[in-house]
Amino acid sequence: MNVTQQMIKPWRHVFKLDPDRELDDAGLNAVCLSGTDALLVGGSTGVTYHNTVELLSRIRQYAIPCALEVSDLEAIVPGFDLYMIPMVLNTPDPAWIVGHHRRAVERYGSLIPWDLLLTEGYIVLNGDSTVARLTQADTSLDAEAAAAYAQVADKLMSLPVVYLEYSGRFGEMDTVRTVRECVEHSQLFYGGGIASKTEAEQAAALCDTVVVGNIIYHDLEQALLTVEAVRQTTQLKLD
Ligand code: 1GP
Repeated sequence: MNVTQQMIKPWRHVFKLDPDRELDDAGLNAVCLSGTDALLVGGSTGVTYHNTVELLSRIRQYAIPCALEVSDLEAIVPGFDLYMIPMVLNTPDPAWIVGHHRRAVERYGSLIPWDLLLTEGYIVLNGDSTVARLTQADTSLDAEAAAAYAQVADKLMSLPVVYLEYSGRFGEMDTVRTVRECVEHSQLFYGGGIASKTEAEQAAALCDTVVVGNIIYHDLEQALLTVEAVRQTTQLKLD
């Protein structure tokens, strides 16, 4: 296990902050002191170098680990603890699998801190989400197809992270369970539509890491309750 994998291994709960959305100082303070394991900075649209630097500098007042989920070549900001690189598995467009990645390597070359990078095998499952539209992801997958993609990531590509992305909608826990049953090595992330303790618990029972985003901006109080809910939930032991 390399350094980045060791860094994320203890992460059970993560808040995802979008540089393109407003969070006042009191809100950011509450998020950073909530007991969450880490912050992930990222979004599908409107992420710029400027708003990413600004958010990072505010977060750096706190001791919390902070990763950038890279979605735009123009918004790669130095100074994060870790850089998470999505590779969308269920897209027909190779640009989202390796294309943007190739351009990044060509552009940044020797400036890339390879030892701080970690690849995420994304399986995008909410057809109404911005990320699904952007990447033209095939979100019509049944549980077995999602699990097959997860095994491609886990067993063929040996990716450190498989990310079940329902962004904006709480996912089908049956699908999540089917994926859970076949992922052996990758750390399984779940993100999407968690707006209450109950949903956080359901996802935490099946996944290694639970990502909470949107609700921070709609109902911070509920968002904060998900931290303890995830912490109190042990993962189910599946046969
Ligand atoms: C989005 O997976 C994260 O990339 C979290 O989803 O914003 O729906 O909580 P929500």
